[in-house]
Amino acid sequence: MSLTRTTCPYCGVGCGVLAGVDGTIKGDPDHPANFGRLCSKGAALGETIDLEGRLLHPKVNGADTDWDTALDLVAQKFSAAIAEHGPESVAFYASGQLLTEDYYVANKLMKGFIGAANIDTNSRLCMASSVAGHKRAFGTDTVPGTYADLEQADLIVLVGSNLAWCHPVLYQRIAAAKDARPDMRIVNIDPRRTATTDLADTHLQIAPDGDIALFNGLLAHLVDGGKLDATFTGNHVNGVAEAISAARASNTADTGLTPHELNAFFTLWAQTEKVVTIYSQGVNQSSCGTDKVNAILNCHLATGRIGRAGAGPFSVTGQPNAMGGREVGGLANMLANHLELDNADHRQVVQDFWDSPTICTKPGLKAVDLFEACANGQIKALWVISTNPAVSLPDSDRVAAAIAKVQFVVTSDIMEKTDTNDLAHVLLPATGWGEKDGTVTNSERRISRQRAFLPAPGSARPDWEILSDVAARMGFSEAFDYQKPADIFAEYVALDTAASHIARDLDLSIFADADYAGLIPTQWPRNDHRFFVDGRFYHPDGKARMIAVTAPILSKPRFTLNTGRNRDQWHTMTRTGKSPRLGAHLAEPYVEVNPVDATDLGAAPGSLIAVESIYGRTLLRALITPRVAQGQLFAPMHWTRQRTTAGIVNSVTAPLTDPFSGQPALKSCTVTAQVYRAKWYGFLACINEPAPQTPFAAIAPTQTGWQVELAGGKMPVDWESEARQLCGQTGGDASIQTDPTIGSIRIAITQNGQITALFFAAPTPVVVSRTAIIDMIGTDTPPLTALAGRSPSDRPDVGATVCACFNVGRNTLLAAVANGAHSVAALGEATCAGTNCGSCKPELTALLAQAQLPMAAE
Ligand SMILES: Nc1nc2c(c(=O)[nH]1)N[C@H]1C(S)=C(S)[C@@H](COP(=O)(O)OP(=O)(O)OC[C@H]3O[C@@H](n4cnc5c(=O)[nH]c(N)nc54)[C@H](O)[C@@H]3O)O[C@H]1N2
Ligand SMILES: Nc1nc2c(c(=O)[nH]1)N[C@H]1C(S)=C(S)[C@@H](COP(=O)(O)OP(=O)(O)OC[C@H]3O[C@@H](n4cnc5c(=O)[nH]c(N)nc54)[C@H](O)[C@@H]3O)O[C@H]1N2
Ligand code: SF4
Ligand SMILES: [Mo]
Repeated sequence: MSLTRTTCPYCGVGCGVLAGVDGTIKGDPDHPANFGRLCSKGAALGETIDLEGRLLHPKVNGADTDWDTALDLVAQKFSAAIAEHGPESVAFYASGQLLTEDYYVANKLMKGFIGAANIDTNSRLCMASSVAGHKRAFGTDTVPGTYADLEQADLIVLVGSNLAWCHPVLYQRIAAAKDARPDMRIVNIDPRRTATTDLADTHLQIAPDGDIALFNGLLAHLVDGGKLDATFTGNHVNGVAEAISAARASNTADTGLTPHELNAFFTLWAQTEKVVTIYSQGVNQSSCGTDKVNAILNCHLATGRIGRAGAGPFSVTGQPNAMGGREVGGLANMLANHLELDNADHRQVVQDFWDSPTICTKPGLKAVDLFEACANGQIKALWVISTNPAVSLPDSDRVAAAIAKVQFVVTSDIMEKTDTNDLAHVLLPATGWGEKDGTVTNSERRISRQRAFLPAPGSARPDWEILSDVAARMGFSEAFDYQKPADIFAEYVALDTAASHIARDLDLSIFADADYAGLIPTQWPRNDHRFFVDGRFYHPDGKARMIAVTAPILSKPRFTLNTGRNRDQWHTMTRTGKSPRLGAHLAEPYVEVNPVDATDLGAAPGSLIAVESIYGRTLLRALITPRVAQGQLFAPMHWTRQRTTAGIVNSVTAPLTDPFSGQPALKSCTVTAQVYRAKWYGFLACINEPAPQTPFAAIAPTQTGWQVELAGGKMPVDWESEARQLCGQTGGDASIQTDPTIGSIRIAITQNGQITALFFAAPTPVVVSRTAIIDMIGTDTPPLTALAGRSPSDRPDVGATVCACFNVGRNTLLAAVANGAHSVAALGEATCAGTNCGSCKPELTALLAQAQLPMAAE
């Protein structure tokens, strides 16, 4: 079977994928991002391309309709709002998951034809502080690093980045480089221990937002130790003295690190020429995110360690096309092609090129403000494209209410049921990954093609086409007369040529005669180009700037909530949530709690914790672990109203933003925590999709149907009808077992001799083997055997999933350890775990350490 060469639609590593219509997925050995590797999410792409849950036809007010009706309505409502209330009364909220071509068209329509800049994107929650920091330092939003630098570095500093889970293939490349060169040093700076920490030689468990104090301390140390590169700074950098004196005013005690830790880190950094600092959301998603970025950039500029092989700052992008979005100017304060919205000459070039009737003259609303403008009635028509703000923005219950208040809301999505779609008047079905064509740019500025290998399902259309169709109906048919993505890409490159007299980092000339169909992954401005190697930056005087930054005064609330990602889920789970394999890794919303805090709160394993702020409340399962420090909690961002009744972390997070970038501080929110004392706890596995209404519920698909974790606020009068209601089955036989001494209840429902539901409830968290119970659904296991809650003796309980690729559970691994597999490689040989994508290797290492401890003590 022929395989199509395309690019993974998840993270910003941008791995090349070979994909087939039958769901075959392989890493592309020729793609320079991954050279054939894939992580668990990439490897499971084949499981997420089925049509289950897809939005297949346009819908108006919940009813299917045809494209003409839907598009006419969208165009008419937007035009009417603009005519009556002006261009600033409408807004687009887009996404770093759009292809460059989609993004370019959305930006062009809003900024050049509607004439306002009210287009912002989820990149505001993601990369905005890096963009602002780069611009302050370099004069442009330039990411100078390349992946090869990571392999050439002698020291890699990971700041606020859980690379092992979030950029797994980069993590694997670094792990391989360290294997080959064990002298390579890795420092991980993160308030909690993560899977990434396992690769690091040193973990600096920094106080939340202690990063500026740390890098200011480093800068002072570098200067005092004679490491300032006076020739480089003298010729190429402004603001040096001011930045140094601001750095000296910082107190390194604010980092929460010991003098010994600080000194060791400072010395290592000072001594190592080839140092790459990778940073991600622990830096960006902060009320001082832009200053954090500049504190890091200052150290690289001061030492001239930038633009050289194996040396430089490296902001890794989150989404597959976060970088492409920045190139086409997707944010409310940018224009297009790295041109400046507040520069009249730049605006003129773009307007002339677009031949547009108008052009925005001032920045539009940034994400958090944009939804505030929805709440206060300024926005009359809103179009949300390829993102799910009703759950991914901070204070998301308020955001959802704000969206619900807008008179006319359109969404373009590939899925029908999302938290944001639930609030929209018009749903437009977009073609998804595998069905559409275009380009994406990864973290190292490499533009790769996404290619279709599947037909468009139902009447779904590509995003660029939907946007162009609406533009045409709004009266702009000539400017949006694209026939195919290649036309748009050519225009994007041509705009770059038209603006070539304006000094910028972006240079697309290498793509001028590109064969779009056969385009091979190519970096701009040229493959292996080194930005800044010549000391040329993009401020008007050609120099870079060090920025004087001041560490914030840190408050010390009893609890701070940190949020982020899981290994096997992607954001709001609309795609990864379909894969039982991926769902098995961590199947319910949880919160990491330090053991001392757990004792303090009276929380035991399995307890539910109510985490609350002035914005809202969420209920999460306690995961008691020393990975988080005392006073800190960590919860993943993934669960939505589709999958949980109460486990939404953004119900709690604060809409506080960085003053320069407008990026929200999603990593540190002042909260309270207490144990939620449920009347009963339950676990249900069943065939039909359940719709539980209990105070706590989390549903996930399984290989045999669905599973639900439950907790109830009051005792049901009749357990059988509670169980039947939960699993949506009125028919069939129910076998019931009760244990009055502990108040537990077990119910099996069978139909035609097959188990269709198994329900377990008790006054304390239910201890049963989830994997064994799930495996019995759909089988003819006798109900009484099934109700034992563990595997029949001929089928061992594999335990919670560790390796998602081969479905290897914890118990299988422990058995292998007992049988003599004492290394990750040996575990791989015995069970296959970790031998495909390798994403679980950090967990295998941790499991080996745990499993071997008792033996060592014997
Ligand atoms: N599996 C998976 N991978 C993904 C995604 C996904 O949803 N799932 N999403 C993609 C996207 S869009 C993005 S943006 C990236 C995000 O990638 P990352 O930024 O690596 O991931 P996060 O888990 O959001 O946060 C990283 C770390 O920042 C730490 N942190 C919190 N506060 C601070 C602080 O004050 N200082 C420091 N130094 N660290 C702090 C957190 O403890 C956390 O471990 O991942 C991408 N990759
Ligand atoms: N608490 C907390 N909140 C966070 C974060 C955090 O760390 N903590 N991280 C933030 C960050 S960095 C990010 S990037 C955001 C991500 O948050 P979102 O962007 O809101 O999350 P996604 O689930 O990726 O939403 C993408 C949507 O686009 C749809 N989609 C997929 N492909 C296509 C397509 O081709 N076309 C169209 N039209 N639709 C498509 C999907 O079905 C889904 O509904 O979350 C932010 N929110
Ligand atoms: S690291 Fe994983 S999620 Fe990221 S692009 Fe590669 S395969 Fe996709
Ligand atoms: Mo992101």
